[in-house]
Amino acid sequence: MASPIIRRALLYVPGSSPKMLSKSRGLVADNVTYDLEDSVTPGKKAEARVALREQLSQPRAAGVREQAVRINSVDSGLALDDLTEVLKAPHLDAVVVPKVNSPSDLHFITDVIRHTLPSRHPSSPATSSSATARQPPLRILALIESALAVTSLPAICASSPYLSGLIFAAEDFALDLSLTRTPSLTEFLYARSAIATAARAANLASTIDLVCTSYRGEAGERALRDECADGKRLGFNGKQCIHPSQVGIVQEMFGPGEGEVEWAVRVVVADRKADRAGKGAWTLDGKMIDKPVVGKAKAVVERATVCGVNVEGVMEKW
Ligand code: 1VU
Repeated sequence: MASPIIRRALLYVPGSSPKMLSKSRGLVADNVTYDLEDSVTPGKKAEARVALREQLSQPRAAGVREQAVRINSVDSGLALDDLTEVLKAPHLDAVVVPKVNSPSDLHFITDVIRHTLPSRHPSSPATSSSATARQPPLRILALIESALAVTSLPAICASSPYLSGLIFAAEDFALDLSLTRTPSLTEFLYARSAIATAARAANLASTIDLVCTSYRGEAGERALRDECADGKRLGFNGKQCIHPSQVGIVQEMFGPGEGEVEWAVRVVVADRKADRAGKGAWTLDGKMIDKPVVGKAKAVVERATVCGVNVEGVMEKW
């Protein structure tokens, strides 16, 4: 069985910066998203498309789990040119689609991908006769940036078989609703909660939270850690990053912590004994454990394993 997709940190790398493109090859990050949208000026788009096609002719760097391209929005009229170039690259794993307002945005992207790369459709049969390994299905991540998008979430989630996650874009959402972003982020509570819930209901792998725009110094790190904790509480399982210094902190905050893994392992081990004794509900550290708690513990163990934690080592202790 394929391992679950983990996207704790999604780092944007401007497609028009040769220096940052080169730097990205040495980074450790669950997802590196090469940008063709807001970080690339109109005059540089064509050059950036070609640079990204070259960048993605190389396999993923050892520390990167997924490499994606953020194309321009369907509304911009540039998405087809972006896709035409980047879908030629052999090592593209995912397409990030900004400003998805309705299912029709994803229908357009889905049709282009399906016609250009039929073998990378999620339901395409494995080609057993081929000597080369079949490429995995291409994935789509949709950026939710407007009131219209938030009120259309179930339809958006059901609009493409390639859809693998939702991402919240706070700055454009604030612009749409004439909101001012504050450190508490309470102005985004409804939208963030709706996104995390809709993604879960549609069984999407990822819900990726807003960018923390401060990234320098101790204050930047504190703000980032606070935002990660807040996003995790709402049900997000990853966060967008704009600077390499944010990635390690985000991956630590969204990975299961040492204490959480230890608790989960203890629950899983104790559950085996309880099961043999015919007990569905039992107690650990003075708290009741039953089926949903065991389910949560198993999910933590699975995520920890995919994140590279030595779960067997922890298990041996118990
Ligand atoms: O050590 P070196 O000098 O070789 O490298 C610098 C710098 O080039 C590199 N670096 C990056 N590399 C890859 N990806 C990045 N995103 C990135 N950012 C920096 O790291 C070394 C240290 O950099 P620095 O501290 O000197 O930072 P700079 O002043 O060079 O750059 C700061 C900004 C914020 C401009 C830069 O990090 C950046 O352009 N980030 C991405 C911005 C972006 O993509 N914005 C759009 C997506 S956010 C969004 O749309 C929200 C939904």
